[in-house]
Amino acid sequence: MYTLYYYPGNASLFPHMLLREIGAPFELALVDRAQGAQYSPEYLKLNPHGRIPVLVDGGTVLFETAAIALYLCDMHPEAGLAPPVGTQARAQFYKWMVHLTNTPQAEFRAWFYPEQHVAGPALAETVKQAARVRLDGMFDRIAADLDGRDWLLDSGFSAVDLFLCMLVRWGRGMPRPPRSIPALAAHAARVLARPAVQATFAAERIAAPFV
Ligand SMILES: N[C@@H](CCC(=O)N[C@@H](CS)C(=O)NCC(=O)O)C(=O)O
Repeated sequence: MYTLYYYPGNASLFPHMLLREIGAPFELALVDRAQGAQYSPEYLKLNPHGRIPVLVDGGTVLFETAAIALYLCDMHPEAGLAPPVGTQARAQFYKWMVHLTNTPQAEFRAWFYPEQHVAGPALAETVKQAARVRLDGMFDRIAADLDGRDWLLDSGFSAVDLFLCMLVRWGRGMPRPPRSIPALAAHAARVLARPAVQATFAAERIAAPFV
């Protein structure tokens, strides 16, 4: 039985969707950010960085969203959420998993936590605006790549589509939300139509609009 440490709508949303797509038994453990629980001594034993999510599988304790996703895909190859190892499609899958985690996902920290990226609070707003410009460009390029295809991989739906949908959701409060790009809106609609994704949003009590 897996335990996913989560907070509604946080990076845990991606592995949560994945667990429901797989259909594996799991339980959710709320890390109450409203109370700063990500910095509690108990949680810091699981993730010394104080960030959400963490996945516990028996003696295996994992932090880093993309690592958790790769682990879940590997543990459940029958779910078909990652192309088989050793294929060209798998190479593209790695590319997207790494790109999404170390480029837009990382950039969102500057958008959501600008004060952590600058020595004094006066410059926080400029950090946020620079992050916005970079994120706009990232989403433009992802949309250009997606154009004409249903999913990020030619081989079909995979875990990286869930990841992209979460990132599109995170941008919903931006001046030019990613959903305003037609290819990303259409992709998000396809992901959001999936029963496992709808069940995830319902379980986290996330209401529409989803992106
Ligand atoms: N690279 C990490 C980043 C995780 C992350 O930034 N999580 C955010 C929530 S989406 C968090 O824990 N924020 C609370 C904080 O930084 O205090 C991962 O992918 O797991």
